[in-house]
Amino acid sequence: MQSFDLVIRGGTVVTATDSFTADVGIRGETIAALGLGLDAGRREIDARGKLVMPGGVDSHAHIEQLAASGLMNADTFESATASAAFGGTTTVIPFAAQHVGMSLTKVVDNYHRLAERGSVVDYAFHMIIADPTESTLTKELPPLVKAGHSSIKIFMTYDRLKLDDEQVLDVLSAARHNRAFVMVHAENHAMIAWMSKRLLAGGYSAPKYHAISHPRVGEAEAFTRLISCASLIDQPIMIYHVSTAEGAAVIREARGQGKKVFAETCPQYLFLTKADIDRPGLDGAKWICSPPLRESTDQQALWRALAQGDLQVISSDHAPYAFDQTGKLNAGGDPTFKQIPNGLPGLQARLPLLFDAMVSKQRFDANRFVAWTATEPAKIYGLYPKKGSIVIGGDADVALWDPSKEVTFSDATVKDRSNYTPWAGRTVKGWPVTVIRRGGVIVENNGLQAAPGSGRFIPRTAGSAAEPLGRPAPEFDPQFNFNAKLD
Ligand code: DUC
Ligand code: ZN
Ligand code: ZN
Repeated sequence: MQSFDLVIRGGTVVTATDSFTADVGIRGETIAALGLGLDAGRREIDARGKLVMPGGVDSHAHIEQLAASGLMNADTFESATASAAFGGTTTVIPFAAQHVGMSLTKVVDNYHRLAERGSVVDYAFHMIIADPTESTLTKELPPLVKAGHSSIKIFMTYDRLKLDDEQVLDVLSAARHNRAFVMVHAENHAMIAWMSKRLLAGGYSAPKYHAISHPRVGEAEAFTRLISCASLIDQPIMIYHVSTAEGAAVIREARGQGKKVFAETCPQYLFLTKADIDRPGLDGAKWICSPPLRESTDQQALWRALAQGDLQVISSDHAPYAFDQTGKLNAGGDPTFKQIPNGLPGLQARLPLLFDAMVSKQRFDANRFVAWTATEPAKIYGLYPKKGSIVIGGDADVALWDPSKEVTFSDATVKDRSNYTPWAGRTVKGWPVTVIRRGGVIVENNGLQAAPGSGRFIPRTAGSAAEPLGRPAPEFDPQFNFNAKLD
């Protein structure tokens, strides 16, 4: 009997805690053995000199997503997930995005259909709730969470997506009742609107002024308000795309008080600054994202916050818009910064950028790289141990990294459909040369070997991250609230 279907032999296996030389024996879709001198496999991959890492888990990506404006982003599930696979990522969690007036159930069904048709990596969905009506929260949400959609994203800004504080409380409370996790885009909407008006009235409409229109203080303020709302409900939260030192400090303080606040940042906030958007003409549009790119001192603060455990995840926030009339320039040839869609492509570049900065440049060990890009997101979002580590019984999702391979990003080699990369000209050392999904090689010799639709939906129940502390605010405590029974 053939012992293994595939043996990855002689590489350095890296998990979030350990690095060791071992063969990885794969049977079917799962990891069956780790050891030295494993029996021969039906297929063998020589991994000597390579790092054998879990396939990345990208827990924040906008794929084939319709904006509230009606604009579709540049990717299909096929193109986005192919780009993810080329960058060493084997699981993505994109969004099923409700807009006002839409049935959440129909929205989720629709995104399922798109992913079933196109995805080449495994996937789950976060549900964006933009219309938290009674019917959405009490009728549609419970069966959707039970069906494996255990996370909800909400926005505190964007004209047609934002929830007011009362609606935020409604969603947090519904999440608590259904044991779902909540992620939030937290910026102060009024500050952005007010600053934008002032800038435009003064004639400051070039792309770079987008960075000025999202005040730094608006991030810390929204984080503080959100954390207060979450404390009232006793609902754990994830704060998305932290961009400022002040924002990271708010999170540190809340965690220091024992609050269940999780947080992520993204490569663009670690490697780019607002100088990158300061380009002639409309070129800066390529770097418009929200929150905007900040300062180098923020980069240092974000790395520190990661090292201290205040931030746990580095996701891409992949939000691709081509630099043409289908995307960034859809409002015509002379748009103001307000008319340019927000977002950068990032599924492909996320891991190589981070590997280069952390592992090749020896800033952090490879274990931290694995933790922040695969294991922690898998744990927080309820995918672990099936996804996010190299563990016996887990899915055989593996990326073989050549630590000496150098690659220079260029618009010509972009695998998604943005038609540009914000990283053009940047050279990274370290590249995922072979990528394996559930035991099958999907990227090898610079080629994709997975059929569209071969990625699989992974239903999730919320993990311990979503468990309330059991420390309700006094107003919910009958001993404090004159015996009012509130839940
Ligand atoms: N900002 C978002 O809120 N989402 C997508 C990308 C972006 O820049
Ligand atoms: Zn966001
Ligand atoms: Zn996003």
